[in-house]
Amino acid sequence: RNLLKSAALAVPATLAMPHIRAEAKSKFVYKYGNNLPLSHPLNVRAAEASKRIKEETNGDLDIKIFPSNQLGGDTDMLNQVRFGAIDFFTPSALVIATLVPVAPINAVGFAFPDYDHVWAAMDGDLGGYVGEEIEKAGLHMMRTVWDNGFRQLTTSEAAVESPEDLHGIKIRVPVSQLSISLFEALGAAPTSMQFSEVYTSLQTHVMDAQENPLPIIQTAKLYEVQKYAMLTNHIWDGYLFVASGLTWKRLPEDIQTIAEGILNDCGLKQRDDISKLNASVQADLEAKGMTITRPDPKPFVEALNKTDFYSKWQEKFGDKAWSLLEKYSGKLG
Ligand code: X2X
Repeated sequence: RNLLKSAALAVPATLAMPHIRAEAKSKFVYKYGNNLPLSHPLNVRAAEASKRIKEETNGDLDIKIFPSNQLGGDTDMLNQVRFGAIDFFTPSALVIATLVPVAPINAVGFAFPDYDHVWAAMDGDLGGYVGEEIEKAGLHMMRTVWDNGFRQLTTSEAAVESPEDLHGIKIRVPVSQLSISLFEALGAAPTSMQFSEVYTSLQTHVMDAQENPLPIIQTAKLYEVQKYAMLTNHIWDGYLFVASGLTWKRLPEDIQTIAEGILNDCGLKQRDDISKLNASVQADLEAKGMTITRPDPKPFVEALNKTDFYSKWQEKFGDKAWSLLEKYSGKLG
């Protein structure tokens, strides 16, 4: 009853303060959904982009951000952006694979040794090829790929030093065949799950382990439910900034140009933020109680090489995509 009463009494701010002019209505109010907490650099830079886009389009394009899976998990948002129910989404390349099979080519296990190789590939013809395939699927991809990071393994019970230690471990991976295939090849017991369910599944020990870049382990507070972090760098993962082809087409060309330019610029800054965060995040996670180790990647790659992991994915992605990948990664498998 009290709630009803106070709602009835609430006076809209613009009426209560008639001297404040009601904001001009934007011609295009667009929704952007993502799966990360507000404090992650993806959301910090997206907020900056939204503000700049609104200013530079004189208020015509207003991008409202819905962080933390407010609009549903990754699979839900992927469906929504296909049909124009949301206008922007930043899926990991891993997750957009159900729609664009070649998209996660960057996430082949142990392909990239460092960021120089990653950005050369993504800003070069590998990223260009993925962008074309995404357009064919009816989405528009901003050319600058945002950074998720090198994925690291975390566990609750014991550190993983070798592939043998992974055997039988119940590990959550994203909704991605490539991730499942990688961890099966390494002898673990992977399960696909949307990110929105990860914290609880670890907290309740439905899962023993997960894998994500350290900035996510920090901002999504996974350190509260995981004890060990192993710097395995097994996958480099990026966020593709995609727009719904249907609603993107409705924007006048000058607005498209402004929006894409600003999103790409903020994407470059976001990469920088992650790079700076990478320098401090380990100490922070250790201070929060995590034990961080650096297993030798060699035995993991050797274990993969004993399976058909690389040849299978070469066949799935196709020779064109695979040769674009190997141009940057060197020969795999
Ligand atoms: O779901 C994950 O693990 C995350 C947050 O890294 C992705 O978006 C793939």
